[in-house]
Amino acid sequence: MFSFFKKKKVEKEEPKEELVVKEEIPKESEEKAQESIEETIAEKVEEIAVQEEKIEEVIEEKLEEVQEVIAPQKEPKEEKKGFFSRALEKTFGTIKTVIPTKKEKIAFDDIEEMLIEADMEYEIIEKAMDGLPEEITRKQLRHRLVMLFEHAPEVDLNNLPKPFVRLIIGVNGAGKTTTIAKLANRSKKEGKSVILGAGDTFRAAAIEQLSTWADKLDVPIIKTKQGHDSSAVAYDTISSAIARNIDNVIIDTAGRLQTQKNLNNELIKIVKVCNKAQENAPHQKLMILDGTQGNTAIAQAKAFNEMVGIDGIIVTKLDGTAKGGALFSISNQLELPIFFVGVGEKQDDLIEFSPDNFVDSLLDEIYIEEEK
Ligand SMILES: Nc1nc2c(ncn2[C@@H]2O[C@H](COP(=O)(O)OP(=O)(O)OP(=O)(O)O)[C@@H](O)[C@H]2O)c(=O)[nH]1
Ligand SMILES: [Mg+2]
Repeated sequence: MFSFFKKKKVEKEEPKEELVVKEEIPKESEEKAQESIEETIAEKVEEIAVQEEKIEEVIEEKLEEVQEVIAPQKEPKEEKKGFFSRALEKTFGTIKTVIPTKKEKIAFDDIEEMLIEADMEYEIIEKAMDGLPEEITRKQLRHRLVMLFEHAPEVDLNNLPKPFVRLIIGVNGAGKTTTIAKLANRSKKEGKSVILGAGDTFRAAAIEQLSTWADKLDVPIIKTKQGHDSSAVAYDTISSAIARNIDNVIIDTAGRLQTQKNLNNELIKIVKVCNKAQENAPHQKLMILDGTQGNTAIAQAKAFNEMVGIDGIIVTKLDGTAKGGALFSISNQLELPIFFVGVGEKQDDLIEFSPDNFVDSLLDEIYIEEEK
């Protein structure tokens, strides 16, 4: 105990000695020492600042990396919002040349010009915009544009017959065969069984093309040799679906112009024969329209509609055209629903068409507010 107290006492005396030594330093050298300390501090502060900057850079880099990783997970949400953005990229590009910045209200003339540029028929633009004010809000325009699709009959897709038979019709190269593959792919994803009928017996390559898709999608196909009767293929495909309890039948047909009498008589025959294989088949005669043709496709569709009665439209190649506005005219003029739009050459490049989503995607490009 004693030695402990003794030690303490000695330690306490030490600062006193130090103070004495300090007092002995000449004033000049003290100032120098002070200066060098200050310099060292300044250097250190600078070093720290440089390092802080570097750290910030690294953090920024890392943040960017993390955002890149997170971005794809966010996609479904964005995809839903800009539902048609990808499909209408070119159309939107054209719209932006007329209305380059988003606004809350847009001048009547600008909207009119935008719709003309997007290939909406003038007659329909006039009808849609009749009575709108000089400055148009999103809400006002939305209402008018959505209305253009309202002539199309509602289709009840519940309680579908089994098999549900779709006949695919259209001019040469419209995208019929590719769309059949996309529809078959969709059926499979919905958990429905599907069978394809290679009803385009006009060209050997057409039978091969559909067979290749059937292999790729792993779905059955009924086919015959080139030049054989296409209505027989349609009959066999439906009979096979009935025998095998298959949900969906999709039948391809040769591309034809509305003016080719023989081919058109063949089409009428296919429809009749489908009805013999199964009552009320084909349940949907779907017209495939090439979106790059814009409004010119309407005349074709009208002629086919008179010939066999069309139940709905699929517009293809929207990805490759600035004429997306033609969808308004197509549906309105034909008074038919657009079921799907094609947005590429792959099996997944098919979007279910919704007038609301379509109009909203378009309005998102030109209006600031998301007013509904
Ligand atoms: N970019 C793009 N290309 C498409 C789309 N749909 C079809 N195509 C392409 O258009 C071309 C013609 O498509 P097909 O499916 O063979 O057309 P089709 O109507 O069956 O042609 P025919 O049998 O000759 O009358 C092919 O090169 C397809 O890949 C689409 O939505 N977007
Ligand atoms: Mg084809």
